[in-house]
Amino acid sequence: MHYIDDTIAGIATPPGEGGISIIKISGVKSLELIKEIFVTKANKYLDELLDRHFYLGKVYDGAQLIDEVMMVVMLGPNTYTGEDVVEIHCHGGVIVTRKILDLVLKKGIRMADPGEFTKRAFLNGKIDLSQAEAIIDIITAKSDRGLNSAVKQLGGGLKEAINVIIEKIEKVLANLEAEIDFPEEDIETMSIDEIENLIDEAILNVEALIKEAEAGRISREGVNTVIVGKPNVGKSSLLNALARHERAIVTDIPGTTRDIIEESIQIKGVLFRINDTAGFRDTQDIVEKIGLEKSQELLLEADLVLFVIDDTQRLTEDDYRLIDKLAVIDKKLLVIINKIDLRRFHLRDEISKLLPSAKIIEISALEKTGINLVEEELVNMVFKGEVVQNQDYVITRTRHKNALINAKKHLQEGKKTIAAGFTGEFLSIDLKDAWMALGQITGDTIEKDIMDKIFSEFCIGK
Ligand SMILES: Nc1nc2c(ncn2[C@@H]2O[C@H](COP(=O)(O)OP(=O)(O)OP(=O)(O)O)[C@@H](O)[C@H]2O)c(=O)[nH]1
Ligand SMILES: [Mg+2]
Repeated sequence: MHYIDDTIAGIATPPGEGGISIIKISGVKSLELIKEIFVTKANKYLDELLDRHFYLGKVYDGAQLIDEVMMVVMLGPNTYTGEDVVEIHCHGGVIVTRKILDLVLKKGIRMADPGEFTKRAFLNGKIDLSQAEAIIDIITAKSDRGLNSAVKQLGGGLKEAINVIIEKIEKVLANLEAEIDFPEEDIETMSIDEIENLIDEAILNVEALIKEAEAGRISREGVNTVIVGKPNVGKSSLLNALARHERAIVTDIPGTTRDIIEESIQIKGVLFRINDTAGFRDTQDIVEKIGLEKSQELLLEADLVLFVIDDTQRLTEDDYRLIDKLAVIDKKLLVIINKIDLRRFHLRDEISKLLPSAKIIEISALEKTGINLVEEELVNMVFKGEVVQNQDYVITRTRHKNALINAKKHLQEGKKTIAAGFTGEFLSIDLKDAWMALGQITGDTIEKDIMDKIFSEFCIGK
């Protein structure tokens, strides 16, 4: 176990009033430093409590009673951090929680940094880095799918997938090293074919993971969706219909929405981050212009675009310009023909000629007809054809994807080295680089500043 000599404390529950608050303490001196602050009904002190038993008792600051609490001592190494952990479950008030934390700090325990409990779990080998990240993702999950992927990752799904690849690389490395160290000894060595096969397998494994990365990112972060269209066609009405509440202002004045309005909506377990934008038109209005510039940026970052047109009007110059734009940006596109309750122009045929690859759905945002079709299509567009519905993904972060891309590059370089007739030390270098890249995911080869950045995403007390 990694020896860390100071002891830390933090409030594990969210700030504010609630049923209980939990103050968590971890470190070698957890018991020793605060033993006199707590006494049970039966007059037992902290260091007399049984491991993993829950006790009712009182917390005192000297002679002054602070609160009646439940207290549990969990001795390491079989704890979250791997160290001795004490939890004080006090009444969930802001003042009482703060007072108990202050008392603990006064006894010489240090305030924990964000994520420091989990960082200790990582340093003590309780979890790898991908599992630590999974814990953040469980806490911050915004959709069922995001939660599923994170829980799977916490179970070690990603770690296992990476370790399978690492083992293949290590097998070749061990062989190469034996050859380099004892060239004249008659040891069982792999043939070049065997080595190449293993590298090929490793490349295939890495590629399979990279392929899932996009769907995994979407599971975790949600689908970045943007609604575009001319003013007054019903973009904000569509957002409201999807959100099932009046999120954006709707009026019959063209140019009602000027800024970006974002709303996160869960559809069939998938999170969509939907952005409603200012209506697209040629304008001199300075505020509207800025709004339009922002929409352009959003459009480029989007995973999916909802293009709304109004069936009560003929297509105009503004529509045509937007259509030209959408035709070139090459994004997943869903065309929504709105206001079919007042249907006049039957624009479907015209649109399908202009945007032949786009899916078209007709709705009335006002009367809420066709909204379920939009929802179904949204989920389909993201997941159909690429991956199986309801699958959980192991690669959910760009950090992981980049490490895999790097690993693949080095493995391919390894193959080139072999093709050029070199093995031995040259091949070793390529494979070690690939090994280092994969270790970034599990944390085995992570640099300290990147590690610190990952843990700083956590809340205090986790
Ligand atoms: N009849 C009918 N009217 C609709 C429908 N959807 C929206 N409207 C009306 O169209 C007008 C404009 O709707 P908004 O949702 O504000 O349109 P927008 O595209 O967000 O407009 P801007 O923000 O100005 O770009 C409002 O008066 C809505 O009530 C529909 O399906 N049928
Ligand atoms: Mg609007």
